Amino acid sequence: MSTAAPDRPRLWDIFCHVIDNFGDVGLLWRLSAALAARGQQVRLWIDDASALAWMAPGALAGEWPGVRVMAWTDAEHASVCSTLPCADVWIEGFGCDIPSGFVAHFAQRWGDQAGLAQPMWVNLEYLSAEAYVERNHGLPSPVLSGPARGWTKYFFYPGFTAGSGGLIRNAVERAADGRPNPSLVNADGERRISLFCYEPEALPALLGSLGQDGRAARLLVAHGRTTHAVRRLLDSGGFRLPGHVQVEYLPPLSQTRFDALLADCDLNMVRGEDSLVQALWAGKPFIWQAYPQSDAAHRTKLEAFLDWLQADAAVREMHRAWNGFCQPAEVPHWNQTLADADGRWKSQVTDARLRLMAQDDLPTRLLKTVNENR
Ligand code: TRH
Repeated sequence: MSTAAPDRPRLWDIFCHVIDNFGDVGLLWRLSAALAARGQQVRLWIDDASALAWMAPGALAGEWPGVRVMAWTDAEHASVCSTLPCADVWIEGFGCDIPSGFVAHFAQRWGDQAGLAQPMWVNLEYLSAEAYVERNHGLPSPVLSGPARGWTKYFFYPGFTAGSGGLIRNAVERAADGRPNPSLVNADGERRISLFCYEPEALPALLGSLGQDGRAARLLVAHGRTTHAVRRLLDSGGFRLPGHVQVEYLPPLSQTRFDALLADCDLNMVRGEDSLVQALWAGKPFIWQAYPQSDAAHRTKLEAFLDWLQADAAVREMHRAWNGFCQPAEVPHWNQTLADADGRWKSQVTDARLRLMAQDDLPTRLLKTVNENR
């Protein structure tokens, strides 16, 4: 862990092209806020900022110190770019192409001003525990064409190991934003289970298992696709939720409240990438649904993650079923594993969390990379 001196304040341009879901904006917002918390100035260029209204209240109104949310389309306009200072770092999120007008404008300014350092250009990739992450992390790639021809981009791969780009740390104690979460005012002994997923085929099996051990359970269902999936199931008439299980549909939560929710639940169902990381920081047993890819590449991704987690056979089987790679009926002790989640399952997660806590987080590694190259 580094005990470095305060970071030199720098100006960052971070580019976010929203594909679907909340992961692109979620991760790049989290990075922007983390850098700002370390004294950096960030311009977050985004083509669809609508989710920030609930994810980061105040961000769109410019009330978040250190982060300015910018319209992607403005990056194309020289009239806008010419009013802006040159940044020290460019981050393209998940290989999105930085608008060509922006590159052309700033390449010209750097060409015109002798002695002005080029920005460090970083391509921030998706998170994975697969071996290619360590192989490719930090590799330079020359820009071969266009106005920035001759510049260099660097690949930055988030990951779970010391040889990767790391993870953005969410100290759980830092997560609560001061307000109690009303969803968490529950009767004593009630098991709280958060549900954030796509449309897993195993959803009926999972919901059907809850409360089987006789304990009361409260299922806290995330808005959007998760809520639609649960409503569709419960409204279908062909499924009955076990007694003892209450369902609560959540509104969109700010990211800090979402993180706090995971920390406060006894079991978390998470999806994509960013909520997986938050589930690890929360240190509670969880089941992860990987973002489904048409060529089933997410199966390799899932297995690599389970290897890194050092998950036992029961946890692996639950994950395979939740991701559609086997049927819940094929999973031995499905109900028992869920009921006992607080035991061995939880200790696997807390061990993994400790391994992560011993490493530098992603902003520290990113700042270090920038310091070394610029
Ligand atoms: O929304 P996701 O499924 O995002 C996915 C993946 O990131 C995937 O890799 C990407 O290719 C695809 O989007 C386009 O799941 P993820 O990654 O967990 O992101 C969810 C974000 O939303 C996370 O930052 C937490 C945040 N969130 C809130 O802030 N409040 C909420 O109420 C909810 C439900 C989520």
